[in-house]
Amino acid sequence: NESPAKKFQRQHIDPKLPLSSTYCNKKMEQQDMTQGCKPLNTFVHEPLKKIQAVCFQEKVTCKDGKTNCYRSTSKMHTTDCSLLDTSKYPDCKYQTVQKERYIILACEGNPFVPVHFDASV
Ligand code: 139
Repeated sequence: NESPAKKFQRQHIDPKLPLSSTYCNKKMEQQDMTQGCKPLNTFVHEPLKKIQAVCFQEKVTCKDGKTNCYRSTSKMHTTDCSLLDTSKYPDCKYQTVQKERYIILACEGNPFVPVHFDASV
C-alpha cells in the first residue's frame, strides 16, 4: 500500500524538465492520474531532496486553513497540467505549461515530508 509521502512523489516529482508540449498527456497517464482525469496537477522538476527541504522553509497557512503548509524560499521549475475542457473521458487531454514558481506544500509525519501540493505563487 502506497504511503502519503510516496503518493506525493508519484504525483508531483519529476526531476527531468519536460521536452515537449505533450508532456502532460503522457506523464499524467504514466503516473496513474487519469482514472477520473485529475483536473489540475503540478509536477516539480527538481531533485527529491530539494523538494523535501521545503518542509523546513517558510511556514504559511494552507488553502483549507490548516497550518502545516510551507513555501519554498527559491523558485522552482514546475509544469502545470490542466485538463482541457474539450477532453473526453477516459481520454484525458491536458495543456502543458512550464513555470518558474515558489511552491507551497503540506507536510506531515516523522520524518516530516510533503504529502500535498497546495499551490504555486
Ligand atoms: P490531495 O488529496 O489534495 O492531498 P494532491 O495534493 O495531489 O492530493 N493533507 C492535506 N491536504 C490538504 N491540505 C493540507 N493542509 C493537508 N495536510 C495533509 C494528499 C493528502 O495530503 C493530506 C490529505 O489529507 C491527503 O490525504 O487541490 C486538489 C489537488 O489539486 C492539485 C493538488 C491536489 O492534489 N493541485 C492544485 C496541483 O497539483 N497544483 C495546483 O496548482 C493546484
